[in-house]
Amino acid sequence: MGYTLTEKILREHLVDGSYEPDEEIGIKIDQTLTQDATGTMAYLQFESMGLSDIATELSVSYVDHNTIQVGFENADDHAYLESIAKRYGIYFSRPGNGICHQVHLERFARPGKTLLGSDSHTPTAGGVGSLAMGAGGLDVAVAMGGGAYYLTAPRVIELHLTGKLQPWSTAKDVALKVLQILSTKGNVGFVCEYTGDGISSLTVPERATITNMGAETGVTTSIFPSDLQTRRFLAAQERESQWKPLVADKEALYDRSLEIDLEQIEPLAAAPHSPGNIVRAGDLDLPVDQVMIGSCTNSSYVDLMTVARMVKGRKLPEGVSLGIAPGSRQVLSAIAKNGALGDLIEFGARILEASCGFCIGNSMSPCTNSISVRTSNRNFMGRSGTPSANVYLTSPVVAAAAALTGRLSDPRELDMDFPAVQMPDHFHIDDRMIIPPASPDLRAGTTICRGPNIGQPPVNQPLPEDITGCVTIRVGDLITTDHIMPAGSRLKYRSNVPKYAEFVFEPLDRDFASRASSLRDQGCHNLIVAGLSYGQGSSREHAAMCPMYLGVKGVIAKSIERIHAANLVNFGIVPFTFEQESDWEILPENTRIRIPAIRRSLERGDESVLALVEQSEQALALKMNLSGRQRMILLAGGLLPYTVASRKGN
Ligand code: MIC
Ligand code: SF4
Repeated sequence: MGYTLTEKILREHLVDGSYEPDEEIGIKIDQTLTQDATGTMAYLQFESMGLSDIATELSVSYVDHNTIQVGFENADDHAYLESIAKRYGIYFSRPGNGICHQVHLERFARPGKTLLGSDSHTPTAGGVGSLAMGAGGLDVAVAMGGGAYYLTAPRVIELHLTGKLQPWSTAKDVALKVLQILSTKGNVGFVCEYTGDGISSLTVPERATITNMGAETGVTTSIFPSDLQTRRFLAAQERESQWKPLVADKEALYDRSLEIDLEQIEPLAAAPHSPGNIVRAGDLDLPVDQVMIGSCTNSSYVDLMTVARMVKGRKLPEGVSLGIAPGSRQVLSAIAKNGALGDLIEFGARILEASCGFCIGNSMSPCTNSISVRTSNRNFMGRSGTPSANVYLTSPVVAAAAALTGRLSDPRELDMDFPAVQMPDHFHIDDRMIIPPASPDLRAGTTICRGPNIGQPPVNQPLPEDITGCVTIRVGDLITTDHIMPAGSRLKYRSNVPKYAEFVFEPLDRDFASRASSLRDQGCHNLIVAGLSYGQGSSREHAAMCPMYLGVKGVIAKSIERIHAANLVNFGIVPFTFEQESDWEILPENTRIRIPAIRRSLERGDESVLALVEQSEQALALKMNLSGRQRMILLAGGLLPYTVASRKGN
């Protein structure tokens, strides 16, 4: 029997547990990445562990999310992150250098390495054959300190690609096709592994578009083998010596195999308000108000060059606004040097900084009731910053066609030839905006910059004997972390938990935070009741940390997504799932609930507990799918108190 590529890399990095599907394993992490919106908390937590150094092969701190800098908060965060990087020997990618995933792919990602990032699109690096996963900042902090990263040994889905993409169909359409097949739910605990003859024609940036958006299916990660395309990309980045071939064994057994014929892929779009809501672009014919090109999914050199060729010499129609955010400074300076930037500007594009920007809703929000076509990866309601906007996710060519005609439709209807742009054999390398680790002497003498926006990570109390509380909110299916902890204009409070906590569930229920904090102050435990796939989307641990701060002790859901479930445990909130999904009905808001002897149940390893509903005196069975380690973390009140206590015990 042979191994899948996923299993090979995981087995090579195994430091705890035995490799059995669905069992918890601990692996060694070679590389970490953080971005500023999750990074400040990750490093504050790292600091509170009292370690003197990082223990990874390489850790990089990127500033790409909050680069708007209205007020002092973002700049305070940047200064803090820069000083932390200097103090602990971490690479620092300065604001303006680009989006973490794009820059990591260009400059650091390596075949066969494990990468843990405090951002859900970390699997982008799967494009070069790195086993790259998103996690909460605290997990990344622990990994930076040399601790194992724990995950469920995954089941592997083979995506066997055949044929070749036809003109006007792109890697983004493959990513959307995968979403159409797998949907955005029910994939927790799986990894997508790409195989087949079809992959040889896909360049690394194209593969990275596919692994990036695999995040939307909820899988742990997605990965391509490392082959001659990988070598070509690494050589073009002057990193050929870091190449090594890596493929699954011929006899590898997959849990599920799906075949995709690239020849048959058509231009697609994800319609509002879910990345899984896939339609054919040709079935749409809609007037467009805004087109936004960029994000970590589609902002590579080839993406932007293709758009530039399409719009060169033409004029943006009235009533349409076009924004372009290059993925990195490498991409931006390449298109500046070869003149394509001028073509985009002449067409009428508004050129934005090489950062996340519009994708996270902190700028370029479209107008009321508008249609916005975006090349990013998430179109959750309100994420653009405009609750009534209808966001369609497409490839850069579909987006450019929309910018040319003012209508969202099939780009094959345009009266032009497909501008086939090749990936260059050599990218211009200039790492001056990446500050390398300082010498040990300089490190020791570094003072950490703590402006007034830098708070302290909140510390939780150990779990109480019983949970005695109330359903403070009940929500339905597919609740994303953008619903729980909005980003956009609220992002600047990421380093200030008491302030950020005021906005928990803001898009769904503006009073939640005040209700929860007053119940907490009366000694009542808050509980969240939810439907399927609770906590989809981002890795932001604030979606657990801020509810913890408001006194939430448990989430009872039909199902919970991987990263969010791990974040709940990390912050001492018990993730329960209904034994009977229909019990969701009998737990409306304000229901008083008791979960007696929860501590004892966790200590004993019980796999289910009874929740007693006060008003009706009903008893509901709740499941707890937790490893022994997770139970101990919950008892301690979270990963931070657990880690500090285990260290003291040693
Ligand atoms: C996102 O795309 O939602 C983000 C913003 O990059 C998040 C991280 C965050 O909330 O800071 C993610 O994907 O994890
Ligand atoms: Fe940034 Fe958007 Fe990518 Fe998140 S999805 S990392 S906000 S570009």
